[in-house]
Amino acid sequence: MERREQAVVRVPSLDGVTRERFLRDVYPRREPVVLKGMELGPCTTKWTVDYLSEAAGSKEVKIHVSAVPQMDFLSKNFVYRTLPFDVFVRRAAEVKHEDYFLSEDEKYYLRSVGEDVRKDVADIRKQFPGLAEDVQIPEYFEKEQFFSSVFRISSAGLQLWTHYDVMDNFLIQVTGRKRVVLYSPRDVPYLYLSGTKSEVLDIDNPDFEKYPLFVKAKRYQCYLEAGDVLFIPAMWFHNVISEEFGVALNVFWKHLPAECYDKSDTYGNKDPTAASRAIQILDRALKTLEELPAEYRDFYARRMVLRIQEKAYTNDYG
Ligand SMILES: O=C(O)CCC(=O)C(=O)O
Repeated sequence: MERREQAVVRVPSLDGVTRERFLRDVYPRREPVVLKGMELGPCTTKWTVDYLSEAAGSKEVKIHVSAVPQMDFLSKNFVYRTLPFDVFVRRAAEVKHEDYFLSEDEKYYLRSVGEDVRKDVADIRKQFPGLAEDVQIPEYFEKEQFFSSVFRISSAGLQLWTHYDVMDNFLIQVTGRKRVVLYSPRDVPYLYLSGTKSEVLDIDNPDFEKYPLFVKAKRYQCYLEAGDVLFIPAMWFHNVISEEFGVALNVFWKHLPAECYDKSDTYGNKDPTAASRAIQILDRALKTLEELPAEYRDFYARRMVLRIQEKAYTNDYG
């Protein structure tokens, strides 16, 4: 039988990259890079389960709870629950639980949010001021570009679905080991998107009958160790497995002028307003094509695709 495998690329690692070198040599390439040996402050040694529980106390957090390791956003095989932060951290760090919601080996995931999710962005300095003091965020962008800093705490084995965000991102792995698989924005035709997420959940054993084009997506892969920082440029898809219980903080910042982003976006994943408007106009154009019989609709749809390719694709997108 024909062997079907994606091309695999190792995400490069760079040691001790200064702000100046990052901005000159790394950032303009718009490709993921693992930055090693960054000065992150005392968090990498201090943030044990006991310390985190003590420092953040019983502040309530909303978490994902899943009976299986692979969370499925389509079938919603996980539930949202609220726990005091200290209880959550202890449960996320253990494998079998005495107290649980779904099953004794359920898994936990925190993606921190602002005070009011509809209005406020996640900012560790506001929601977890005691812990924020322990982290030195690499300031490789201007202060005004800062968007959010998001706490991500995960049980061992939990897998977060493939998705993209619209901001540039430093994923700071404070403790624990993690595998990250990334796909380039140019591979979007092969990723079977539903909104900002890929419908291909099992990226290691994909169903090629259901997702035949997925084999064409080039798989960029890296392992993050405690203290590593992964630069994820905006629109790069990423899929994350926490191989161990781990604590991460990710920082989103604006790459485009501030007015390009959707003001109601508190997660950093709403498409820029011009993109949303263009998609709405396209939907109207598709509705208009329905006025034609199938043969004509097909012909004019193909012509429209050609026009989009000719006018809007950049040269190096292949
Ligand atoms: O590390 C994680 O748990 C997920 C990271 C992520 O999705 C992000 O930084 O946007």
